[in-house]
Amino acid sequence: MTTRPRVIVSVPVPEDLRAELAGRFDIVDVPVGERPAEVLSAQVRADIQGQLITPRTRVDDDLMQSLPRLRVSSNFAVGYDNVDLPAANRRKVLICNTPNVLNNAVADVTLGLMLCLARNLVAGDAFVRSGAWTRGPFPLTHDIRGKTFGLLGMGRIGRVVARGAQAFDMKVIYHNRRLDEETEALGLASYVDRDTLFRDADVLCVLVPLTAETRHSVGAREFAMMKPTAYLINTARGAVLDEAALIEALRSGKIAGAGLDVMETEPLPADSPLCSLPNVVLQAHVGSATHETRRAMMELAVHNLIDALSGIRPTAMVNPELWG
Ligand code: 8YV
Repeated sequence: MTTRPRVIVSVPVPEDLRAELAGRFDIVDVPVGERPAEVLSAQVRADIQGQLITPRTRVDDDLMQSLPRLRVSSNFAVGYDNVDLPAANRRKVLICNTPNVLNNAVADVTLGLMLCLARNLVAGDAFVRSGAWTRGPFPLTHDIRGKTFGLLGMGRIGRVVARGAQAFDMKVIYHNRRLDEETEALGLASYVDRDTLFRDADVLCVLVPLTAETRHSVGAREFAMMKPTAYLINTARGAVLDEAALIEALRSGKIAGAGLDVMETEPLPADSPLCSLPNVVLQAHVGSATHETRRAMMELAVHNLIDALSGIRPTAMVNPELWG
């Protein structure tokens, strides 16, 4: 039985941060996608008190059952739809994540997708590279200034996106489970009911977390309400959209286009229908994928784990009611 707590690490960690972990814990590397019960002995698993993982590791009851002394699971992500939170709460497993440090990076990709769609920038690049420009001008596109930007879900990232949309002289509206006090106080956006959001938005941005309630919550009914000139952007989680209904809406012209940084299946296979639609801009779940932001996220995820196992209140907890 080791004297130092053992922690599972399932994500590449920069050397300096890994040294911080190694200075306190015995590290057990479990590659993402592998289950501890399949790759670790019962003796090793009996000593595991923490883990550092990405959203690709399912933190479900089986996993927690296989790690009987697990006390902290630190997500290298702000989203925690990979976690069975009721099971974690039953088992008193503290869940930590990395909010705030990625707000700007995700908002930048969100607004970047808006510009790509409205000004058709991706097709424009291909137009020039193909030599088509020698045969005539690129087709006119559309202004975004004066248009309506709609946010489904308003939180830390949404407020940064709203500020950005205002900088583009857009009218910003939002729908959320409840009024967002900071948004209202700062005058960043106006609250509207959900149907009004889908009817009025020229750019509809999905920023709700993936939960049992939000899974496939944006589907045929919502797309039918949207303007045929409207764009949909998703930088939250792919499964919030009914992807089959989205593909149909894009093919039939119910909406003008979509910018997707997240999909139901990731990585997206090349034979996905999304890859052959001309009115879709696709990104590889890169919202937070900058050197600076991922470093800040990793620092937060590592320090959440160290602090929690050292009896120090972690910076970011999903179920803080378990602390203490
Ligand atoms: C992840 C994300 O951090 O933070 C989230 O919820 O979806 C991404 O930024 C990334 O996939 C690395 O885990």
